[in-house]
Amino acid sequence: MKKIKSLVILNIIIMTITITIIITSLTNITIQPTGDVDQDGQVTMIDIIMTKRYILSGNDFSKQQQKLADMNHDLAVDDKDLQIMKAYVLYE
Ligand SMILES: [Ca+2]
Ligand SMILES: [Ca+2]
Repeated sequence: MKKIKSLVILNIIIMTITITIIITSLTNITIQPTGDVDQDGQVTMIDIIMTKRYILSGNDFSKQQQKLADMNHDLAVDDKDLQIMKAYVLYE
């Protein structure tokens, strides 16, 4: 019985740590959301327009902005990222 009790307690501790890690990483995403290329803290139409311009004309994006615009993390900024960004803004 004692063994089962300590196993349950150990499981609760592990779950608490896991939940804390998940909440911490979610908070980090909220601070710097992917798609926020003008880095104002939220993904808006302005970010979409800036990304569209970048795709069409190769407008100057910093490495950080390229990373933020790469919504599907395939290491390229293209129409697919724009689609994801549009969906994100529409359903946010
Ligand atoms: Ca923004
Ligand atoms: Ca991409």
